[in-house]
Formats: sequence, C-alpha cells, structure tokens
Amino acid sequence: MTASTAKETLLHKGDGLQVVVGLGQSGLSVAYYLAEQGYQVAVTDNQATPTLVDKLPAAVKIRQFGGIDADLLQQAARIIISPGISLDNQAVKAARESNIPVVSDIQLFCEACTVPIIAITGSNAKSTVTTLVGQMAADAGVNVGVGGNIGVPALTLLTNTEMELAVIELSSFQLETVTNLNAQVATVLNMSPDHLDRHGDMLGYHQAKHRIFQGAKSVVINREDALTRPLVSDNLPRLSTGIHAPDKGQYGLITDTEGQIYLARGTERLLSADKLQIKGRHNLLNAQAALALGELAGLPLESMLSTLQQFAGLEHRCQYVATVDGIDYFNDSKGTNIGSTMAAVEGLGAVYAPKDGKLLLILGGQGKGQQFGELAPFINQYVSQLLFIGEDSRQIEQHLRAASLSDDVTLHQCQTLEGAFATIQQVTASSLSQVQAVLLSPACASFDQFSGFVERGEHFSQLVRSSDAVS
Ligand code: UMA
Ligand code: ADP
Repeated sequence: MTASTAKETLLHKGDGLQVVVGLGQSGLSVAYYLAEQGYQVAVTDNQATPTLVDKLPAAVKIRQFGGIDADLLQQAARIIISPGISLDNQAVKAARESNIPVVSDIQLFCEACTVPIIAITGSNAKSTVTTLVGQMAADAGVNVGVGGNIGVPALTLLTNTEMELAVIELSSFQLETVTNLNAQVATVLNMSPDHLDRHGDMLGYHQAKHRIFQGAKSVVINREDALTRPLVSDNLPRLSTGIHAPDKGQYGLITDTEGQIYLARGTERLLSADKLQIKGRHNLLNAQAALALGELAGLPLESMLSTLQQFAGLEHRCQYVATVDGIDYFNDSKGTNIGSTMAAVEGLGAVYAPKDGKLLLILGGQGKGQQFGELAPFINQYVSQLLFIGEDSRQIEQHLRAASLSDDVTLHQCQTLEGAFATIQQVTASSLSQVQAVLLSPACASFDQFSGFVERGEHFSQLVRSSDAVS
C-alpha cells in the first residue's frame, strides 16, 4: 500500500489507530493481539520487506515499509514501539512531541495480565535466572508462562488461559516505555555498563532498568550492587542476595572451615555449591536470585532446591565445548558486555590459575559505547593471549592499552573467528604457551559479523569441533 492510500484508509476509519513500529517478533505479537481486540492496526518498518510480513494478520491492512512513516505515526492514537527501535528515532520523537503515547508490548501485556508476574531485569544473568525460575515453578506444579526478552514475546503468553504465573525477562529497551508494571516480585539482578549507545549514559540506563519496580509488591536486590536497589520501596517485602554470609532471612553464601561453600538463607545451609551443575561465583548469585524470587512468589523451597540441582545452564553462557590438544574451549558468546566478560574471565581464570594455566580470550564485535579499559585488571590476572575480532577491535585495543595492560599479555588483531583460530594454532603450538583454555567472551554485540550471539557461538563451536584431534 502506498502512503497516500494508507492516509485515505485512515481518513475513512477515524480515531483509535494503533501504530506498531517495527515488524519483528514483538511487533508481530502486538499486531495479532490488537487486531484480535478489534483495534484498527497499522505497521511500519525500516525494511522494504520485513521477514515476518507474510505472517501479519489479514486485518492489518495499513503497512508502510521501507522507512518508519512519520505521517502515519502522527495519526496514531497510540504507538507501540519495538524494543530494537530507539525513542530518538526522528519519526517517533516527533510523535512524542505531539503527545502521542508511545508504549512497548510489555505495557499491553501487564495491563492485560491477570496472574502474578515475576519480572526480571539486569545487565547480565536475566535469561539464566528467568529460565531457572520458570523451571522451578513448572516443577512445583504451577502452570507458568515464561517470556519477554528471552525470545518469546510476552503477549503470546496470554493465549494460555490456564496460566497461573508469568515469569518475564525484561530489557532496558522494553522497560523504558513501561509504566506501572505492578509485578508480584521485581528484580534488577546486577548493573554494569551496557547499551550506552542507546541510553546515553549509566544514568539513562539505570532509569530505564528501574522502571521495573513501579507498582511492585515485593523486590529482590543484590547486596553487593547498590545500583540494584529501588530508590523508593521502603515498606515493600524485600529479599537480598550476596556472596557473603547472609543476615537473618536473607540469601547468601556460607563457607565452612574446610572451605566448602553453601547456598544459605540466614544461618540455614540450603545446598552445597558442588551439588549445582552451573559453576562459578556468578552462578551462585543467580541461584540465590531464583530462590528469592520463587519464595516471594510462593514457590516451595524443597521443590526449588531440587530444580536447582537439575539445572544444567543455558547454551552460549560459559558453555564447555570440547578439549583439543589438551586445551579446553568455552563458548560464552552471550557475554555481550564487559560485566559478563569480567564474570567469565574471573570464573574460569580461577579454575586454571592454581594449575599455572592462563586463558586465551577472544574479544570484540560491536562495542556499544563501553569503556573496555575496565577489563584490564581481570585480563592482567588471568589472560596471557588476547585476540580481537569484529568492527570495534582497534578501539577496544586502544582502550585496553590506555588502561595499563600488562606486558605479559600478547595482543593479536584477527578480524574474524577464522583468523582467531589460525592465531590459536600458532600460539598454542609454542611450548612456552601457558594457555590451558580458550574463551570466546566478546563483551560486544555480534551484529557486525553474525545474525546474533547464537550464530556467533555456533560458529565458534563448529570451528572448535573441526579443529584436529578433538579429544
Ligand atoms: N527496525 C526498524 N528500525 C530500527 C530498528 C529495527 O524498523 O531502527 C525493525 C527491523 O527492521 C525489524 C524489527 O524492527 O523488522 C525488529 O524489531 P526488534 O529489533 O525490536 O526485534 P524483535 O524481533 O521484536 O525482538 C525483540 C527483542 N529484540 C531487541 O530488543 C533488539 C528480542 O530480544 C526479544 O526476544 C523479542 O523482542 C521478544 O520480546 C533480543 C535482544 O537482542 C534477544 N535483546 C537485547 C539484549 O538482550 O541485549 C535487548
Ligand atoms: P542476559 O539474558 O542478561 O544476557 P544470560 O543468562 O544470558 O543473561 O547470561 C549472559 C552472560 O552473562 C553470559 O556470558 C553469562 O555467562 C554471564 N553471566 C551469567 N550470570 C552472571 C552474573 N550474575 N554476573 C555477571 N555475568 C553473568
């Protein structure tokens, strides 16, 4: 349909037009949801032929592609914006200046959802904790819907009329247009710089994330990360997590005289850490967060502890791939910001350091405005070989050099994963190499070279498996 025929249609149909901006997964779910509710719906997208266009319901007749249609937006009663599109988009900005409300699919979801919502955000660990809590609920016999940023548009959960609980992973992009989410339990798991190219600075990112607490009935916070605390929530039930021994009624870790670590609630030892399949200090925090969220949603402790022991973690998150010529390979392609890469380097580095082993770390991709110098202390401690790939690799190298990277760390510009594997062969052939593990934890988005972190991780694992002598 051309712009002029679209306008004619609008003139005929009058007010109440709902304009969906972006026809990705969330835009499609919104189009379906609103069309079913009887709204007049229009869709616009930058792409000339969005891949999901054939899936649009026939009732959605106004389709403006090849650019976000500013005129169409001016005629909207409400704009439902996809998370991948910035509020700074010219057409969207103009519509906001005309006082047209702009919301995300999550706003529609929370207004329609009649069951308790567990809402989870954070810079890292969202998908791990969301999956874990969803599994805890399912194992406890609760009819649970799991969705949001994790890849299942939240609105699609509403088609399950038997749903008793919704567990929703939320990104800062989804949250920046949400008001009064009214979650049963809300949490910001952790805060480290990410998406600063979209939010401008940490303050903007923090403000977006903290919208998750609006109307929350209870909250879970991370004691060691002040940025996870809601600014106003004085009288709300609250549970906290942390790496130190917990106060009464809170979650934390207790270490016994033999060095054995336990997940604990107050003085009660709940589970020995070695009973968990997910490893590393960060995963002990994730386990606590899941228990705390589940507790505030009324899930039984015994059942949650049983789920915890069965949970093997998610692909592309510090996932062991194989051992080749005595070197272990780990795929942490989901390490898309410096916070996650710090956790991976620290977690795995601590495993190899007692054996005098070092990591070979592959970094790079799209840097999203982060300050990579913050990684330098972790790299100096645990990494001997640093390989760069992707479009921001030179800038990342500059940041690290300016942040006093140790002379003991050797740097290689490799451009691609194939280039990185050629370098890995040379480096590990040297008898002087201390490398005992190769870690892909790029601290960057992948979209310069891949369709996403999954494709990047699969490509890495494929290259590992096609290396000679996989043992
Ligand atoms: N588009 C434009 N103009 C733009 C940008 C995009 O027209 O400037 C169009 C594209 O042409 C495309 C559509 O918008 O047709 C894509 O929309 P989208 O980028 O919002 O993606 P969706 O397919 O709707 O997926 C979104 C989330 N994507 C993003 O936030 C970028 C998915 O999270 C989420 O799983 C899905 O909704 C369901 O809720 C992905 C993600 O990468 C996994 N999230 C980021 C992250 O985790 O770091 C925030
Ligand atoms: P998200 O959905 O927030 O991206 P994921 O569970 O997919 O979170 O994990 C993303 C990355 O963060 C992975 O590299 C993972 O190893 C790392 N990670 C997991 N838990 C934590 C944590 N508590 N702190 C820092 N990084 C973490």
